[in-house]
Amino acid sequence: MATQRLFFALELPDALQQQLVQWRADCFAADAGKPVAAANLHLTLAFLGEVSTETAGQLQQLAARILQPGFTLDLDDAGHWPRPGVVWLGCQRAPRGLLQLANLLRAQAARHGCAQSTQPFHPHITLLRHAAQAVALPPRGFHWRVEVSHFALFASSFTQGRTRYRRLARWPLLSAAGA
Ligand code: 2AM
Repeated sequence: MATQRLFFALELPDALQQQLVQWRADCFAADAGKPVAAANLHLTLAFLGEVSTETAGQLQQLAARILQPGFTLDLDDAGHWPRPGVVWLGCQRAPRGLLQLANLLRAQAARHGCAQSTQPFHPHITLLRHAAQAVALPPRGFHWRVEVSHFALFASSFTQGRTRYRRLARWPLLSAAGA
């Protein structure tokens, strides 16, 4: 049976991806971890794992029916999780719309047999991987604002030593006036 490794996520504008890569280079030691490529910087809403074509189709149909408001993301927090070796960028206060959207997608995924982590959802953008040693984090004060108007489904593949994410579909969130 054909499967793909899938996840729902928020994309970041190209210009922001470039800014984050520059900031990361300025603020983190070169040996702190393995930098995630600019084009791969994203915020995962729900990880599906290896999914059959049939299940993927069902989850896409459900995603297309979602009527959730867009929201503003304030990226103003960073942290280090030593166990998975992840250095991340996130929000001091996650917007309600983000949590609602992620909870809905995660619940739909779980109902279709995609095991969901029992850990609470902590929205984040992974900046560095393989960061197992202590990492000096930049002092608070950084801040990027993103207006989120869409969410998307991605397929992840690992070829020739590189992780690639390919967007399969994208759906709009409601504008503030329509929310
Ligand atoms: P991470 O960045 O914190 O590793 C694609 O792998 C995306 O799905 C990544 O953003 C990753 O989060 C997320 N993800 C969540 N749970 C995962 C899991 N069990 N295995 C791999 N990726 C997972």
